[in-house]
Amino acid sequence: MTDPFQPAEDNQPQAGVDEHDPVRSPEAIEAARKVFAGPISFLKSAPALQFLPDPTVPEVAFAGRSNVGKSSLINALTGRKALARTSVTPGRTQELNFFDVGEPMLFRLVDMPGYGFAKAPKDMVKKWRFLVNDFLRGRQVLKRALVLIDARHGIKDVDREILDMLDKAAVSYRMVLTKADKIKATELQDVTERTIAEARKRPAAHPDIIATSSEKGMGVAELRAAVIEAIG
Ligand SMILES: Nc1nc2c(ncn2[C@@H]2O[C@H](COP(=O)(O)OP(=O)(O)O)[C@@H](O)[C@H]2O)c(=O)[nH]1
Ligand SMILES: [Mg+2]
Repeated sequence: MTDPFQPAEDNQPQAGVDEHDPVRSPEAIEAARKVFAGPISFLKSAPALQFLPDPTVPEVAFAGRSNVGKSSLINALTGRKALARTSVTPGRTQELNFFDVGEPMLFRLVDMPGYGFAKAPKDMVKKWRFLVNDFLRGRQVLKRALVLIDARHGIKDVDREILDMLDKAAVSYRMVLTKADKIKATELQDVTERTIAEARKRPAAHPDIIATSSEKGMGVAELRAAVIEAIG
């Protein structure tokens, strides 16, 4: 007799999900979950290029405007509550933060300094631009950047500055919507389509995007798979 609490379809892929999509297949998601469940530790903060760690393993960087939810998403991704400090003082961190993943180390996550906060002194903006540009242009082991975009606002001109920098430096990147729980499903659909349309026009952008919510856990498993896919 079949168990009434076990629907026959329970091993079927979610509707609309492409089983062969490298970030959405059950196998990729499970493999990525295992990696992120293993050891992850903060390595160092680099306020300038001379403090970067030796480029010995592949890196995936996270970028986004201040307050976009970058620290929250890194914490959700790694299942650690305070790995990347979620800050209420926007713009305080103007450093590249490095996290070692795996033991032995498989790759590094790089938390890039946020941008676009109001009242930023001009010399700070200038410093940000030089640090980020030099890092993007010179970092051989940087496999991909994940550019976080607030789902409530979509791509803003401040985001376009870093998208342009990535396109010019030919660093492949993927846009990731954050705080998806804050808008209605129809609005999320709309901002997703608009973001994909812009991604298609950008030479170094991945044509697919991932919508996430650190609060609800939405898209976090797929984002883990996207990190693994990028370093693979
Ligand atoms: N509702 C909701 N709030 C979020 C989410 N992610 C971050 N936040 C909130 O947004 C604010 C900024 O988050 P934080 O991770 O510090 O942003 P960062 O400056 O980009 O590192 C904090 O108050 C978070 O609690 C999310 O997925 N959903
Ligand atoms: Mg932060």
